[in-house]
Amino acid sequence: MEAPDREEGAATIRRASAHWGDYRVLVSGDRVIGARPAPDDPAPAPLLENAPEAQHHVTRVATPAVRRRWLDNGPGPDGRRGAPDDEYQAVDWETALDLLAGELDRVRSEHGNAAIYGGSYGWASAGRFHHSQSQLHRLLNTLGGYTASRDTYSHAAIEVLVPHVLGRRGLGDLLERPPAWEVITDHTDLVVSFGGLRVSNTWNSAGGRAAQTAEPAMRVAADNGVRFVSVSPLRDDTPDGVDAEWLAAAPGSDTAVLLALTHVLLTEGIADTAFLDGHTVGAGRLRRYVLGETDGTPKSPEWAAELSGLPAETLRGLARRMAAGRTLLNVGWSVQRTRYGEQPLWAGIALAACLGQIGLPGGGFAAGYGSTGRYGGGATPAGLPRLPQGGNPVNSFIPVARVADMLLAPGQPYEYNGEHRHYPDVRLVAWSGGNPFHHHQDLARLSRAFARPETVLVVETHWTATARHADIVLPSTTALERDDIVASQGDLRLRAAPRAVSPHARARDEYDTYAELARRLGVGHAFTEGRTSAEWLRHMYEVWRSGQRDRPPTFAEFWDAGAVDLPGRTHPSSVLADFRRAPGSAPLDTPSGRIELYSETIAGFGYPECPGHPVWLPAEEWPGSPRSGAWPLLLLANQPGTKLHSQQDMGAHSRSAEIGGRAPIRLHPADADSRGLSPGDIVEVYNDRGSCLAGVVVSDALRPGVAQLSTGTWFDPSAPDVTCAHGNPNVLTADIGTSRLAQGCTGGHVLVEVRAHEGDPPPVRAFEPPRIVRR
Ligand SMILES: Nc1nc2c(c(=O)[nH]1)N[C@H]1C(S)=C(S)[C@@H](COP(=O)(O)OP(=O)(O)OC[C@H]3O[C@@H](n4cnc5c(=O)[nH]c(N)nc54)[C@H](O)[C@@H]3O)O[C@H]1N2
Ligand SMILES: Nc1nc2c(c(=O)[nH]1)N[C@H]1C(S)=C(S)[C@@H](COP(=O)(O)OP(=O)(O)OC[C@H]3O[C@@H](n4cnc5c(=O)[nH]c(N)nc54)[C@H](O)[C@@H]3O)O[C@H]1N2
Ligand SMILES: [Mo]
Repeated sequence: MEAPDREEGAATIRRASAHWGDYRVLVSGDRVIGARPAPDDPAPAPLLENAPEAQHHVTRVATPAVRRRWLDNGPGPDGRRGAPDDEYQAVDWETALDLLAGELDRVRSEHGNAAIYGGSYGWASAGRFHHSQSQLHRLLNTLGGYTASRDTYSHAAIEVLVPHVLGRRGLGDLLERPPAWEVITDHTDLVVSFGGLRVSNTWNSAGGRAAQTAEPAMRVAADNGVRFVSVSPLRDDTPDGVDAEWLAAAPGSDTAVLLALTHVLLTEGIADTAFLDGHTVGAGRLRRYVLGETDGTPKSPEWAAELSGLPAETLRGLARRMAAGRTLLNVGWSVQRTRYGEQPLWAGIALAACLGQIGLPGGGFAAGYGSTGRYGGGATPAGLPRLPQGGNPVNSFIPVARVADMLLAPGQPYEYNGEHRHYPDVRLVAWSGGNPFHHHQDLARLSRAFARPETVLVVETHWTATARHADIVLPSTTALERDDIVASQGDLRLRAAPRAVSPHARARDEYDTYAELARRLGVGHAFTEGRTSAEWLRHMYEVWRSGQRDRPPTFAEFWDAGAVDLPGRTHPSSVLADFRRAPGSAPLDTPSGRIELYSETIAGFGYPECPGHPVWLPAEEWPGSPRSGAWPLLLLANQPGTKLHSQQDMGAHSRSAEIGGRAPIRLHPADADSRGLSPGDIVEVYNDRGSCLAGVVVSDALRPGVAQLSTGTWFDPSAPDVTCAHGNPNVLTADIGTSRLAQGCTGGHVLVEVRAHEGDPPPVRAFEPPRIVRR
């Protein structure tokens, strides 16, 4: 069931799909020899250039492999997991699956299913069927359940806070139905975005998009008179074409800025009191806090100027402009991926409530433009084909970013969203399609945590640092090696993504691997329901099709055509439009039925770091904090522009940005000068948690005192004197939650110092596979 391909010289051009969109690969003799944009994509992502190198790289996992020490000693804690010189034994599939089935069975019968951690956070493939996490969760559910993870690294503070403030319906609107760019173009005067509108981030959407429409849509909006203000430490966080006004606020000062803008509205009598009266609760309490009546500190523009570095008059002028026309206030996800990340969100909702435009076309509050390509791209309420994951009979979970705490402190108490909880006692970690040794904070600590379980299973396409912490490594096919169906929420089209090349070496589809494991454990049919993966694709499509009002074409027609338009697309005009119109008959599902600017529920949790209304709290990793004496630079560990997370870091496009084989770190000229650093220098970036090497880029696109070292660089612990020789910023970040409310990831900011690296830098060995012995 291959869609027609085109020949070009010796190569065949085949369709490919990823989170970074649809593209084409050039295939010659089962090798990917090139990649190029899809012909109808208005603004394709250059990330696609990484594919050819990554597809056939030496770090591809070629065969099942088992850690030598685990084979010799049996399951058990092992402090040498992840050691760069650790050795693996190549085994055949039968041996690997027998070993693993036996171990899964041992752990669940000796310790119960909650002793299996299967959260398996990660972005792996975009396919609706071969999505690694879904496949693994389906397997583990079939085997009796597992300890799961809740919420995301992306936006846990949104997921946990917003249901208290805007209700679950508000959360749904915010994440799935923000205003379409067309509506913004027609109705909005001013878009004020905290956290910028970073074009490279819009290249990725969970599930990919049929075309990259976000940047072109922003330009159309700007051409039609929409003005953009970007509050961000980086000037180049907005597209060139929109001519955004840059307010270079200090990172982490957003709550102060938002409270000050609210102060202006309240003190100048331009807040929408009718909206506050009719649609919110707690405005009085918030007002007393903002005016300084409760703590003696008015949250005035002068006060916020000290903290943010933005002139008080600029803030006053901005507040007046926001009140004078239709304004969309966007708080990007980065702003909440920091300590106390709940606060800027809540302060943003409060400011938008004072502006009174929530629910008006193109106005009000949003959280995520510039963080993903989906926002503004429309909505598809009728859903997408999906693989049922089954139910998890085990009621055990952790907030996703607390994984190291869980492994290091089984049985210990912790707080989450008002619940007093205890960490489960995990004996087996199963991860497929994620790279915690790229994504988690304080990687040296994570390495100590990974020493604790008795067995670590990793299913991977590549020998990542996570795979190198595993006892059993199973090779997965890549998305280019299998048929799938691809689309994201709000996408234009559902696409067929046919296999472009044969599986690498002995790699297998996860579905086939898990079907075999399930069979060995006596639940083969429950896992497969008697279907092959080809039959599942057809089945998932047909189930989806039968739920659509205007019947889309049959599966065969769809697969032949290569795509179908997603039915029932909408262009939402605003978050919570119905609630605005009729707060009485369409109340929010909050305790009060209204927007909670003060939440009795949250106040009742008794968390000083997340009290009953938004407050300003200076973080530990913040320019004015006690830590900043020793570590004076605020490092932004934002998303990499040259890849998706750590995927395909060995690809040509990703490597073209490296400096001396290391991740590029951007420094302001003043900060480079004061340290005697020049472009191209190899530096050590360090604090008390660790250090990494990076190559210097000097740029005045940064606010002074701010450095930028994006995530995604493959962790390389092979050098004796630095934690990472390659430049992964997560050797520096703090492994602490946003607050006890959301317990979200705080990897966005960390205080560091930078100095020239003395002598010859150690080699980068991240892209060498481990030593594998064959019998
Ligand atoms: N400091 C800091 N840290 C952060 C962030 C930050 O802003 N700052 N951001 C956080 C966020 S928002 C996120 S979402 C995370 C992302 O973190 P991850 O999602 O863990 O990162 P990826 O590199 O996308 O990991 C996907 C892995 O899946 C593998 N893979 C690809 N295809 C397949 C497949 O078909 N099968 C299998 N089995 N494997 C496959 C890839 O090789 C890769 O190792 O990082 C978080 N970490
Ligand atoms: N190319 C590419 N695109 C991606 C990803 C990727 O890995 N690569 N990852 C995807 C994923 S999983 C996610 S969750 C999203 C994340 O989307 P975001 O969270 O929006 O992305 P970031 O790049 O972390 O941050 C965006 C910008 O916010 C600014 N910023 C940082 N801290 C602050 C602050 O305190 N205040 C203000 N006002 N601004 C600040 C930084 O300058 C940064 O460039 O991106 C998605 N898109
Ligand atoms: Mo994310």
